[in-house]
Amino acid sequence: MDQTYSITRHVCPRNCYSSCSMLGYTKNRRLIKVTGDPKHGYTKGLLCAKGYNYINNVYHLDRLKYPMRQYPRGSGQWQRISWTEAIDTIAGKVIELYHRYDSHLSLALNKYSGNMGVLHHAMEGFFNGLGRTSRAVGNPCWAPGMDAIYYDYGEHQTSDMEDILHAETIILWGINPVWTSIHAMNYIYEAQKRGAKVITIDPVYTETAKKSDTFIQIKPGSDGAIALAVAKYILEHNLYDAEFLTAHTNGWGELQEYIQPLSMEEALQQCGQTIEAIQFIAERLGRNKPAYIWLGFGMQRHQNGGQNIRAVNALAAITGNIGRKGSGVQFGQRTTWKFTYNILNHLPSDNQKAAGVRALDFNNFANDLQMQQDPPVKFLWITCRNLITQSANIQQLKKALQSMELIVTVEHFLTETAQYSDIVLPATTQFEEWDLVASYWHHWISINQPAIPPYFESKSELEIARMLSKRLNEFEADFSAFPSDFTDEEFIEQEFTDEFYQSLQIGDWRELLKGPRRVDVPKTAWEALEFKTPSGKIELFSQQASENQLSPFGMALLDNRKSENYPFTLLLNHEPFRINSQFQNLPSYKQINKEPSIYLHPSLAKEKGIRAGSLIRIFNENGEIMIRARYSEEVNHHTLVIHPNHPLINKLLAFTPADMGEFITGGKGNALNDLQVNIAKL
Ligand SMILES: Nc1nc2c(c(=O)[nH]1)N[C@H]1C(S)=C(S)[C@@H](COP(=O)(O)OP(=O)(O)OC[C@H]3O[C@@H](n4cnc5c(=O)[nH]c(N)nc54)[C@H](O)[C@@H]3O)O[C@H]1N2
Ligand SMILES: Nc1nc2c(c(=O)[nH]1)N[C@H]1C(S)=C(S)[C@@H](COP(=O)(O)OP(=O)(O)OC[C@H]3O[C@@H](n4cnc5c(=O)[nH]c(N)nc54)[C@H](O)[C@@H]3O)O[C@H]1N2
Ligand code: SF4
Ligand SMILES: [Mo]
Repeated sequence: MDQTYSITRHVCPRNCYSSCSMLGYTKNRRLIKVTGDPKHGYTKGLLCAKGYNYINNVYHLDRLKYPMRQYPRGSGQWQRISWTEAIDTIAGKVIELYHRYDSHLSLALNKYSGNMGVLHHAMEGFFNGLGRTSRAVGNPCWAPGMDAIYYDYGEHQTSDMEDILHAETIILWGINPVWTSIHAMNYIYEAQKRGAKVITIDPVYTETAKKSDTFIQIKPGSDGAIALAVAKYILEHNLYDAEFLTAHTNGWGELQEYIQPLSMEEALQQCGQTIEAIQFIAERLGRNKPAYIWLGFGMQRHQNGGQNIRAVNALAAITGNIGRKGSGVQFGQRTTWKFTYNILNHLPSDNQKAAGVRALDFNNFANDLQMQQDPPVKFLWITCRNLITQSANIQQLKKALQSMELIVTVEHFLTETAQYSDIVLPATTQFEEWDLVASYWHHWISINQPAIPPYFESKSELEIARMLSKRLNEFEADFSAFPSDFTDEEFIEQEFTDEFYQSLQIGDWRELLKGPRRVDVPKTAWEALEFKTPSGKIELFSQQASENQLSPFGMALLDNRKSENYPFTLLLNHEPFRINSQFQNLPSYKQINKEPSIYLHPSLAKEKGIRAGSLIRIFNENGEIMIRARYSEEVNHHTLVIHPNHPLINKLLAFTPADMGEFITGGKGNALNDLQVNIAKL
């Protein structure tokens, strides 16, 4: 090893199951190489292709170097400005709007998952420090499922991935880890080697399905119907675990009464499966235990997505596949997020300013931005977010943005969203700043330390919040409660409690610099079989759900709406070489992902007279795009997938509320995968 390198610890802050810990190799203040951190107990020193490519992200020729101002907005006429000018302009506007409306509600923040680090809550913290403001509230990834898991188990837990090695049956249900969660695959392969049988249930014959022992192709949104048919089969063939049901579930009697009169034929028709497929799943769950079920985010992005998750939860419970080694329903977890989030807690002491949030629905943001009139939103701060490419109702959004008096975007690149802004502020990357990251999947916490100085004039989110707060208070005393005098390290220090340290088995956060630490949570989710639900048991019947105007049963059949004019379902699956809109500007991405294409079944192509390789039109009531058609037997007649991503795909997307999401995330999920379209040859 060349001793002239310095090695620093980092964590990939992307919205990704793996939250990899990384090592940065620096020489002469320049990052030379990035590798995985072998001390990370889940990712074990491996990164994905994006991770190994970070040098090309950090030193990308298009990376923003300076604060810039565009005048007029949308003209493309950008001018470099100083940080002083940027901060003064922003602070001036914040003060002016406050005095105009006698409130901060005309200020709105839209932040999401560009960077999931704890210190990246700085802008929320800053907004909290002003008083009551407008905020995008909700979640595009997992909202329906989060509510569903909460109704049934009362908490969000996952097992350590090693637990899967004890499984006899593994069901990958609406999850494509070969693309979106690659580290999981080594565990799955190892479980297979030890004899586990892997079943993939997906509308698409995915790369994960290809590695599985059995693939069950389903109609999108019909998971609840399959679960019901399986439950009925289990009931009729005594494959349920009576002891477990009595001891650990609530509502088994009611659920049986609900299932018994339903006809199997009808359930089979609803889900389009054969009785053999249903029998197979039922027997695997009932006889080949433990069964480990992984529910992905794709399957719950439907109008009945939450209900479908509850249906699978019920299946696992009926067969006693919860809380035992190698079993369980894995979706996503929050038990390791033990930070204090103190960064959010610097509230104004002035009661007049009453801290709090006027919620703008994250998934229906365009609408809410226009709806709020008392006062209207006039100032929009966008960070960690590519609003224009990732949102629904893009046309409406663009219109809503016209009535903003100031739009500020904090970014690494001049994204489509940044181009709609007045001021763009350059942000540091995880190689230039401090941070902490917890995962929504595994149980490791990693730290991020700076390896190199900030790229040109870029600044961390935290530094921007501090600067703005300081300036506001210079303009008007006590205007902002966000502390401008704490260092990054002090902010980190405040994120830990003694209990958290104990659970990480460290005495000081600096010990994370020696390697990531596992939070001391059970290795098998719900191993104590204690549930924080109202009944203290798994809720097959949920009064809470009922009170929230939902079916009390996890198994209610709710068909998702189909449209006659737009009879095909376009799935918006997440792809291997990007994270949402990120990484698509890398030369290697462009090399591999040449042209967006739509994949359709040859039978559909024939029906529509579409030749392979021809350009076709894909459209619905929201818009249309032209795209290259490719034949694929990996989808069925009614399902379409796009790969690689088409940058204008969200033109077709409106807000279609899912059944759940409000309870935990503050807003219903968007049923992104119920996107109904039609196609035509050109
Ligand atoms: N068509 C379609 N639309 C979708 C989806 C889909 O599958 N298809 N998926 C939905 C889902 S699940 C999600 S999670 C959302 C994702 O929506 P977003 O969170 O908006 O998307 P990303 O592209 O992950 O990241 C947004 C931006 O953050 C920037 N960024 C990265 N790091 C930093 C940083 O440290 N600081 C700052 N200030 N910016 C940073 C990136 O450059 C990027 O432009 O999209 C939703 N919309
Ligand atoms: N490489 C990579 N990794 C990522 C991301 C990325 O963009 N790229 N994005 C990150 C983010 S923000 C998220 S939210 C996650 C999402 O990652 P995943 O949880 O894997 O979700 P998706 O890719 O949306 O969908 C997974 C699978 O669900 C299937 N599916 C769709 N509808 C249904 C249905 O009704 N029933 C069933 N059974 N299956 C269905 C799809 O065909 C797809 O194969 O991944 C994260 N990780
Ligand atoms: S994108 Fe995901 S898998 Fe890739 S380096 Fe980042 S956290 Fe790891
Ligand atoms: Mo997501």
